[in-house]
Amino acid sequence: MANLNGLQEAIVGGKLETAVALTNEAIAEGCDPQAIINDYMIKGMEEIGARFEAGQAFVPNLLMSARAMKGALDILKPLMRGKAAGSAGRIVIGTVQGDLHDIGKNLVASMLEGCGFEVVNLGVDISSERFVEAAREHDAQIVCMSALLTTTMPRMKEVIAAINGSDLKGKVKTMVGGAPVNERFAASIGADGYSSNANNAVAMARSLLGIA
Ligand code: B1M
Repeated sequence: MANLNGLQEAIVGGKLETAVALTNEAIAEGCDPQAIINDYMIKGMEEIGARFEAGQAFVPNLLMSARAMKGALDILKPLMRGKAAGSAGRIVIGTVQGDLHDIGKNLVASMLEGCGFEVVNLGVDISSERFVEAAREHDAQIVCMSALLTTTMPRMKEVIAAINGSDLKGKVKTMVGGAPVNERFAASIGADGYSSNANNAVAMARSLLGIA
């Protein structure tokens, strides 16, 4: 039987090889990739985050856990396929300036791609200017922003202001997400959409573009 609790522990403990081996075993046994991610791997990241907050883990532990998480995600991402019907639309996504967290943002990007969107993933620490340039260059319909730090959340408002102060005003929708972000914050900064997770990001993107 797939040892998914062991996988969660391997993420918490930052054990890359074990995480990869247990992920491969789970897939071979027919476990649902989405359930593996949501019910075990993300819980592992939450656990190491809680330990960090309590002073029981440190930045190197976060880095090791992130490495194990990424190794397991690399196996699962190609298997995350939703209902794709041609190109659903073009999306530019990035983590806002000053923020280096990219695991959740990459998960959202993979899910969108898996569901038929063309996704331009800008990476981390992305300035307002880069978001605007990239949206223009790629003729994007949606700009998605991720922030994991309370100190970088305000950068999202700046990106939206930059879009609205450019020729893209009214042409590009904006979507925000990330652990400290919520619907109320999203509304307060004038974002067109908010999503708390990768699955809902797809539903929100479809809704913003009027796709059933
Ligand atoms: Co950081 N870190 N970190 N960290 N780190 C948090 C966020 C923290 C909550 C930990 C804690 O104290 N409990 C805390 C923030 C506190 C706060 O702001 N209030 C924190 C801190 C303090 C820091 C540093 C300042 C630590 C330091 O140096 N002293 C530093 C900052 C660096 C920087 O960014 N400038 C830092 C550094 C790091 C690492 C580099 C070591 C590493 C990141 C590695 C990487 O990403 N490549 C790291 C990690 C791993 C974490 C935790 C433990 C895990 C984050 C994660 O990957 N979660 C995190 C604790 C936590 O979140 N519980 C923590 C799993 C991921 C799948 O979830 O990213 O939430 P998440 O994404 C979800 C949703 O949020 C949503 O969908 C995803 C999938 O469901 N979503 C979107 C995300 N983006 C979206 C975009 C959308 C829609 C949905 O667009 C529309």
